[in-house]
Parts: sequence; C-alpha cells; structure tokens
Amino acid sequence: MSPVTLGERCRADFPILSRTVHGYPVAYLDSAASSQKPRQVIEAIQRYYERSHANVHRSIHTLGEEATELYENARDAVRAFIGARSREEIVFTRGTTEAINLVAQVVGRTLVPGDEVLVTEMEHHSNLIPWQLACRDRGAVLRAVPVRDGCHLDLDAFRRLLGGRTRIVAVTHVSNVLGTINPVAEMARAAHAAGALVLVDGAQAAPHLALDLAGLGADFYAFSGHKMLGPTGIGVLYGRQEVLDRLEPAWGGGEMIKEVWIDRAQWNDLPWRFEPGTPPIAEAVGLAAAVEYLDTLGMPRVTAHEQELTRLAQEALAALPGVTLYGPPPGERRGAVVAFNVEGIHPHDGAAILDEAGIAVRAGHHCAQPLMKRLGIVGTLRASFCVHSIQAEVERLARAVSTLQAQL
Ligand code: 7TS
Repeated sequence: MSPVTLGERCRADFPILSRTVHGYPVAYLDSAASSQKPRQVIEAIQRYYERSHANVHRSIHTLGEEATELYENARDAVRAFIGARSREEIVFTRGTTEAINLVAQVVGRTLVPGDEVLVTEMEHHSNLIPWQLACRDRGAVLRAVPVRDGCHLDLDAFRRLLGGRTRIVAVTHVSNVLGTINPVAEMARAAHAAGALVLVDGAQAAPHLALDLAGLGADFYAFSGHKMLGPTGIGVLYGRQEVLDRLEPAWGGGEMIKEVWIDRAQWNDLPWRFEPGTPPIAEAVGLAAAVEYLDTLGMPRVTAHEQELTRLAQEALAALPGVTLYGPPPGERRGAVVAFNVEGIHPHDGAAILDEAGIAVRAGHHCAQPLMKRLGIVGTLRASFCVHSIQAEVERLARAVSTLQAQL
C-alpha cells in the first residue's frame, strides 16, 4: 500500500471526520495537540463501562477481577508497543505532564545545592517548569542546550554543558514545534558517561515512531495517550527498572503500599509504588485499543505515511509567497508537524480564517516560549498529521493559506 492511501483507508474508522465545520468537511490538522479517536478505541471504552467496570486490585468479585485484568493487560500492551523489558517499567499517569512532574519530584528530592539539571531550548513547558520548580526548591542550577540554525540542538554545547554536577538531562525526542527528531540515544550515552540520568519527553514521538526503549537507553520516557489515538486522562511513564527500584514514591495513597503503620509504610512493588489511588482504568483500556490499532497498521507504515504528508505540506507551503517555514528542511526525517508563518498575519488571525474554511490548525507559542524567543517570533501556525490525514487536506490547507493575505 502506498503511504498516501493509508490515510484514505483509516478515515472510515474515525467518526468525527464525518462532521462538518462551517459547512465544510473538517480537515483536522491538529493531532499534535490531541488526536482524534478511532471507533475501536471508543467502543473498547464503552464496552468496558457497560460490562466490566469496578475498582482494580482490591475486589474479589468477578467484575473487579475483570477490570484488574483489563487494566494490567493494557500495561502489557504498552510494554510491548514501546519495547520495554518488563511490565514493572510501565507506570500509568494522567499524561506526559504528570509523568515528567513525577520524575521531577522524586529525582528533585535527591538534588543538593550546586547540582545541575540540563534541559534544552526546544522543550515544551511540561519538560521545563517541573525542573524549574525542582531546582528552585533544592538550590540546583538549570541549564539549557541551545538550538542552533533554527532547528537542531547544538550537540557540542550539550557535551560542554554536561559536567560532573549534571544529575539529569531532560530532552524532548521530537519537538512539538519544529518537528526535529533529536539524537536521544546518542545524548543518553553521553549523559550516562557523565553520570547523569536521562528523561526523554516522548509526547510527539510515541504516536508517530516505532519505539525500542530497551535499546534507546533512556532512564525515563514520558508520553500521553490522547496524542496517540487513545483517550484523555492517561499517559505513561516508562522507567528503567534498576532506576525506578531505588526511587521513593512521588505521592502517597492507597495501593502504593504493602503494609502501613501509623508512622511509616512499606512501599509496594513496581510499578504500583508510583500509582497511588484509583487509576484511570477505562482510559487504560482505551489506550490498549489505540496501541492495538497502531500495531495493526504497523508503526513503520504510520511513520512513512506521516512523513510523506509532512514533506508534501512543507513543499506546498514553501511555494507560497510570504510563507516562512520552521524546522528541518524537506527530506530530513522529522516529526509530523509543520510550523509556519505568513508575512503580515498574526498566527491567531490565520487560524481563525482557516477555521472558517473547516481547517483546524493550532496557532500560538505551542507552550514553547523559550523556543519562540530563540526564533524571535511570538508564535506560529502549525499543521500536524496523523494516520487519517490525506493529501487532499494538505492541498486544501495550501489553497487556504494562499488566500490569507488577501483576506486581511
Ligand atoms: N511534551 C510535548 C513535546 C508536547 O508536545 C506536549 C503537548 C506535552 C509535553 C504535554 O502533554 P500533555 O498531554 O501532558 O498535555 N503538546 C501540545 C501541543 O503541541 N499542542 O497542544 C499540546
């Protein structure tokens, strides 16, 4: 199957794509913010609530056992999907943001004044603010790897910034603005050689790239279900077992303990030590269905399809007068986002006009203000692609963008 027809084949699975916006069939080009859901995911959640719902890990009754089995099976499905070694390494969270905050809390507690945390200039605020808080609380120093040539990390600067005081490197796998795919395996090797831990923000990678976390070498890897065809309210923190094993829990509550006295407690085994309280059960069931859907398509095919559409969009937009594109040039392997500006048009105005034509794109700083500052802009428009995206939508986008200047 040619990559472009993958989108045509998938479309019927996404009920929302049959609706119209302002009289036009919706062209949903905002999957990087949150993806739409295939019927298979919606139905799995509905089936769960109609047939198997109860609380997990505590009930002897049949429904409780079924819910527990579905929840734990979802963990196994995620483990296999991302190539982790064991189910102990898969912690369910509410999303990428919570996963990163969890690590920032537990690793943050181990920081002492003068320790360093290394992030990059292209991080989403989710992978920046938790580290600002941790550093502020512990007297640690936050440093950032600069972005050079508008879209790549300066790896020489990275090596210079890595030092004996660096405790953790927190870097995004794929930039949500530029689409740059960072060399995270290489960065993890360098960070480990310097004695630092590595957290990779995989929010924009897990939906689009085949992952092999055992091979990648990161200590932590965070991503969100809702960006990869799954429901909102669930995400994953992968943690290398040897590392998770020696960490204290982030938060306390039910289910994360083995035995409790009034003044102390014995922690539960992995991964439950990091999952206090009633977890997102239906959401885990939905995420398992999303992972199964992506697996059936095959991640290499998903990647090829999305990269082809990304290239088509880059070429179509670059051909228009007054359009500036951000990120690596066409042909370089990159994520499924295309950020751009149109001369004289504020991104918010541009997005509002595109919406009138039924085209949904994101506009603004994309929660990456330090990157915007580095690029010297207030924001961008951004189109992003998914399994159901098709060439006709790219062409509609380019046509609509070509009329923007005339409409203001
Ligand atoms: N990290 C990256 C790289 C992201 O792109 C996002 C969300 C997050 C973390 C946070 O994920 P959450 O699910 O916990 O909210 N990015 C975007 C975006 O690009 N547009 O809207 C949300």
